[in-house]
Amino acid sequence: MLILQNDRHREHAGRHEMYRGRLVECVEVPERAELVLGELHRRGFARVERPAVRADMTVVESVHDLRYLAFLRQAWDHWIALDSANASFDILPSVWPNQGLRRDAPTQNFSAQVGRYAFDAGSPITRGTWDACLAGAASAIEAARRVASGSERGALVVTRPPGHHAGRDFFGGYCFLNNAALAAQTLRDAGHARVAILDVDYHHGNGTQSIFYRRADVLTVSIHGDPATEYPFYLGYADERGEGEGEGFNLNRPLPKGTAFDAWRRELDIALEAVARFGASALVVALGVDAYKADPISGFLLDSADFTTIGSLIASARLPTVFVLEGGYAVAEMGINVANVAEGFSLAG
Ligand code: SP5
Ligand code: ZN
Repeated sequence: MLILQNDRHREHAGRHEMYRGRLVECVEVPERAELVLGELHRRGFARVERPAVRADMTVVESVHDLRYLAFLRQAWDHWIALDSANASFDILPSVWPNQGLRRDAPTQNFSAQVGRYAFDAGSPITRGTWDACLAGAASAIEAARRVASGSERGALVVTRPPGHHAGRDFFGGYCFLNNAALAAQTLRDAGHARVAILDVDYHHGNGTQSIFYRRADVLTVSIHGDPATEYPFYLGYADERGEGEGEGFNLNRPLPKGTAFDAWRRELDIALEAVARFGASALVVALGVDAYKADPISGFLLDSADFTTIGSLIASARLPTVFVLEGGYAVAEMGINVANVAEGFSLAG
């Protein structure tokens, strides 16, 4: 299996997120990707590459909104222009166009822009956020190209920040550019008529769902903590099935907090059946490992060994597959959990 890494991920290092009225240290930290790469190396996954090319902006601009991209690219410069002392602080929103306010209001005020594009106060933008995200996008696109050409059966993109909460024109949940969506769109552009995205992160992939909600060519399936009690709360329910042409092409499998692997695994069977019935010729896996029992912000009870089983069950779909790293905050164990998925997938080959 090919491993692609995002060399510039370290440039995104948020300091604080808003939590229960306080600024607390970010859980989405650079060590996450380093520990995954370290563990893959120890296990003998020798083919680790760094994409030499910059992200193909045609793909990025087909998934994301142009003004949103311009905002992200310029955010730090605008932040510093407000006050050079801002360099010591991350960008977080403090006002949002909710409830009867105009998302399209004709204001260029910086705070107003941040609130327009953010859906939570937990996803700081830092000096290097844009460069890190763009390098992640390049890795996801390159992985999809290698898999689409048939030169690889599977690829794993070790990247951060994650992507599945990011939509066409919004960020949140530590996500800014939707790497899984970029991989899926690349597979579509390379000639795969039907692409499925399977999201196994603990949190519902609201951004991915919203990007493809009206499309019949990309099936989105997510297994996650029930949004009635779990982040992101406002999307991810079982009755969301797609809209217009996309109706029937979104599947949500919410599970209660406290779910262990026997029940989780039954949902994976259901998800993989949906992928097969859809007739996907390629698969993207939004690979969060925060379903792990010791994850500090999540509530499922999966063991490390269960991730090996997940990898082999996904391999049993017999599809060209791109895995994209999403969440997972039990930092010490996440390398093991991601490497277990990779090993389960590779050995089942
Ligand atoms: C990609 C992904 O897994 N995003 C998850 C975003 C969840 N954000 C809200 C979690 C709130 C808890 N954060 C505060 C930690 C204090 N110890
Ligand atoms: Zn998550």
